[in-house]
Amino acid sequence: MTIRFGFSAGAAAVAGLLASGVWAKEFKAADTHPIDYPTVQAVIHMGKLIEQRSGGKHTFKMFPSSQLGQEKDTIEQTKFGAIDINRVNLAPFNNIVPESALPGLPFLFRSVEHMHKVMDSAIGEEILKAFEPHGFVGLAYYDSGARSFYNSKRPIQSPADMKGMKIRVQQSDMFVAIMQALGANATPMAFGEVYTALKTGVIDGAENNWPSYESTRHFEVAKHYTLNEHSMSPEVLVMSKRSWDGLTADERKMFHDAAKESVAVMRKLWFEREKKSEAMVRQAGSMIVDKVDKRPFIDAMKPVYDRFVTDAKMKTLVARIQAVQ
Ligand code: GTR
Repeated sequence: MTIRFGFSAGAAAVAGLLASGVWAKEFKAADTHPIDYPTVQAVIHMGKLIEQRSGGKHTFKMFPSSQLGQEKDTIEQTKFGAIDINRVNLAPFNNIVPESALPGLPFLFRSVEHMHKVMDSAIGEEILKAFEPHGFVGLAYYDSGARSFYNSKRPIQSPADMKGMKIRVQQSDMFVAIMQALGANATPMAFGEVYTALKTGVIDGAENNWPSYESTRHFEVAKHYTLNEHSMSPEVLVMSKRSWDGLTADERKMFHDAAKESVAVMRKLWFEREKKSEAMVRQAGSMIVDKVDKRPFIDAMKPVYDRFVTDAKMKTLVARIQAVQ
């Protein structure tokens, strides 16, 4: 916490001041992506809104490009309040908050519209609420398009082509299970290590959306990209519960509203970036399998539901997601 004006006061006075929100603070925000990535720009936008609306009292300092560590580490730091605001994918939260795995289930969403409708609805809010007992306040979701497979070996046309391939996944048991369902060798690994692992042949491939495949330059070392779109695991913006508890009720509303308002900014940037990244990758000579029969992938990944949608609560949530028209 950066205290901009210090004076001595008793503990009770300090508590009173905290409650009335007198302390100014520079909130630390983390993101794995570079400064020009839509998620980073959206959080910067949120920070500007907070600065304006708090009359300059509160500011954001953005640490992009994994400056504060890889996603799994930044989640830990957020829990302990060393990072205030963190933008990560839902996947690295899967093993901590079981509900966070649901939106990433294979082929759950029928389209981007379906995904938006669900995540913008009461269902999305319920999943955000599930973060709280674990030390995080879920503020908003950002788009992440669809994740697809890429590798350095061969074009993937069917699940059989995945057999025995060493594929990097995010640090989530559910994503490990997705690969196992295809007979691939799942390798959980931090995002920042993937380029070198692909280049040196430690892994054969990975999976991601167009902008991440492009921004990381994975397309240079894994040229086969198949548009199988197995998961639409969205991004999530969380705040440390510790930092949240230091805010007044009015400030909490301000943070909540600003986070929600940053979603529209993000979606616009995302839409543009997806197109730009796709064009760039195609231009660079990646070999894209555009037309892929998704049915065999859908069937092969069914066991993932049996393993991760087990209790009544999770089953009901999935049924409600599927029922959204
Ligand atoms: C990206 C996502 C990142 C990170 C990455 C990964 O799509 O935006 O936050 O989770 O995937 O694969 O690790």
